[in-house]
Amino acid sequence: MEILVATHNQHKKEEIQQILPDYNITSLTDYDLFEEIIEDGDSFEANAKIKAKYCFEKTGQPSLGDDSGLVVPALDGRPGIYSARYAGDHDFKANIVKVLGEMEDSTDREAYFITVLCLISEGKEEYFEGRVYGTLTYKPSGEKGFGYDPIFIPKDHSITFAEMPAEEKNKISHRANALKKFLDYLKA
Ligand code: ITT
Repeated sequence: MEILVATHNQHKKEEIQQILPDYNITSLTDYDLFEEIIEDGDSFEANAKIKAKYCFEKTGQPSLGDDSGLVVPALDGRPGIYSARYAGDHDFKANIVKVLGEMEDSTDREAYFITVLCLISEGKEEYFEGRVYGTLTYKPSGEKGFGYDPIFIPKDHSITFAEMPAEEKNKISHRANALKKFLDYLKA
């Protein structure tokens, strides 16, 4: 079964494919849909729906929108829904520098990643949420993954997501937790 994921982010697509090996995961890139989707929702749910709805309307395929981000309680929840463009548009380094700068004086380094998935297919609209809790480092470490991975150490671990092999991140990540719920739904 094909599932179209409403993203151009190849890291996301690959992570989802690795977690759902029995499904054929395609992305907007495979459909040559390069129009910018305006993510102007005020929540992860709203943005996930905007992405899924766009894909479903364009292709008629069951479509999954993934909206994710890093939430830092000491920063009143920022970068949150603004994670992708916090300092510069998908400029992972600049975004990290901004978060670490704002956290300079903070000893409360708790944070979590969240993913909200929205599935839209004929007559259906379903949501699945996953989180992973952890702490923020004082400097980036590791080259793997993407986004804020170099500054996030998941709970009960001593290395950042960017230092872990993909398979290890994909066992415990926010995206994995949301996709497990999605899989349970597909199997039910
Ligand atoms: P699409 O909208 O095309 O799916 P995107 O990268 O813009 O791709 P989001 O709107 O969900 O995705 O933005 C999420 C941002 O949050 C992303 O750019 C990263 O900076 C960060 N992020 C999301 N998941 C992450 C992960 O697993 N590890 C590290 N950072 C992540």
